[in-house]
Amino acid sequence: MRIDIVSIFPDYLTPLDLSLIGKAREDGLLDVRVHDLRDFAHDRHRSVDDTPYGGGAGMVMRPEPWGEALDAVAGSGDGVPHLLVPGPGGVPFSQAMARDLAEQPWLAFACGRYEGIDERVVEDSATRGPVTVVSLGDYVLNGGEVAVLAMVEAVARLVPGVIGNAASLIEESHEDGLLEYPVYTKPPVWREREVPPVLLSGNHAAIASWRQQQRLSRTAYRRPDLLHASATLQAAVGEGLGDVAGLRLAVATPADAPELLVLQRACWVPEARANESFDIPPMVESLEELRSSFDGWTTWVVRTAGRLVGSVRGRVSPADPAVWETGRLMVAPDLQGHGLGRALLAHNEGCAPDGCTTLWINTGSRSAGNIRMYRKAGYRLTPGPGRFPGTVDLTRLVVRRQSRTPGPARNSSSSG
Ligand code: JCK
Repeated sequence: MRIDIVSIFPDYLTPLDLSLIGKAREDGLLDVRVHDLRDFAHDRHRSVDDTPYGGGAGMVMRPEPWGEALDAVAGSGDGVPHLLVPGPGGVPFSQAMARDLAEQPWLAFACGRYEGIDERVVEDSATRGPVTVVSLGDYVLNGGEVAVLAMVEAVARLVPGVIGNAASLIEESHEDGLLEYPVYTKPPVWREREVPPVLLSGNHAAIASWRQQQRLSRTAYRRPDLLHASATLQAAVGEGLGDVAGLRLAVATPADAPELLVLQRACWVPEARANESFDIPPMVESLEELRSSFDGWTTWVVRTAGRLVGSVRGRVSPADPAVWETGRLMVAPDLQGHGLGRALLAHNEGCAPDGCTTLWINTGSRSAGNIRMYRKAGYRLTPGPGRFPGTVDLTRLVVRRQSRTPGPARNSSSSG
């Protein structure tokens, strides 16, 4: 990756000679070129600033040296660089942006000073290639250089080969929006402070659970803004769908029916389109019909912060007491893809009584996403048409240990 940086203080960027970035430059992974803006100022005093039109405090960077400098940079390679202009009023820099930028072959940074750069420079550059005015955060710096140091570091470490330990990058890419858990190393006791004993227990499941709880509690304390619905969902699904972080799983009551009907309609529109029929029960059944389904079926609802975000229902087949049926598996459209559907399915399977040896589910024959998920969950397509027109049936055999100790509903059954 090539990175050009224009500044009136090139020395400010010398930290880029050090550490991992310096090494990556030596290894030829990064080609970082720092340019002095004053080399493009041609008056006697090499001046780069002037008083602001319209009045106001401070000085503004003149457009001419910037225009020349950025022309020279852009003309010195193949294609055009993505130009980043740090400014206190830019779009917030983020890990997501760092990931995008790490895939670009060529970045250029324009470090302003004073009150910033004449706006026409950004406009002019945007006629040549992509330009993003970007901010490091909501505080005021004296210029763009420190922001560029931070952004170059955040981007460069994502360039393949720059970080020796690729495993840490893989872990980061599985981010779910929660803060990290606390870390410890030797000695086990330091200034009378013990390392949390669970970390020395060798019990990997207990360690994972403890770490997830630490992530949740410190996120709630330090960054409550990160605990939106999808973050709590992912955290709770990671914990096995308990009553974690405000995510509540409960048996539906008639009072849930109106919200459930709305969620069901929203969730079945893509199914209806894929299967080219809106004349299917989830789309057409009335509130009264949905309410009366609560006897016969056990319906489960998941809420987070009071909002109904998912549901599933199960029953012993009226036709065959050895079959446990799952139906109406749904997750709010904005919260799909976090594993809640899988967790709800597993929960419902775990509710099957001991006498059931077959798990049964049904979906639209063209609902490819559903079918894929059920196959991943161990279901196999039953040949031929499903129970309803335009549907397919899927089943999964349950192998049970010979003598089970009776107990509360299990979270998942052993698969066959
Ligand atoms: C680039 C010049 C200094 C200082 C005017 C701003 C109300 C304008 C940044 N996160 C970040 N904070 N600051 C910067 C940043 C600051 C810069 C330049 C980036 C070029 N300055 C400056 C004050 C003002 N006030 C708030 C008015 C510029 C980033 N990235």
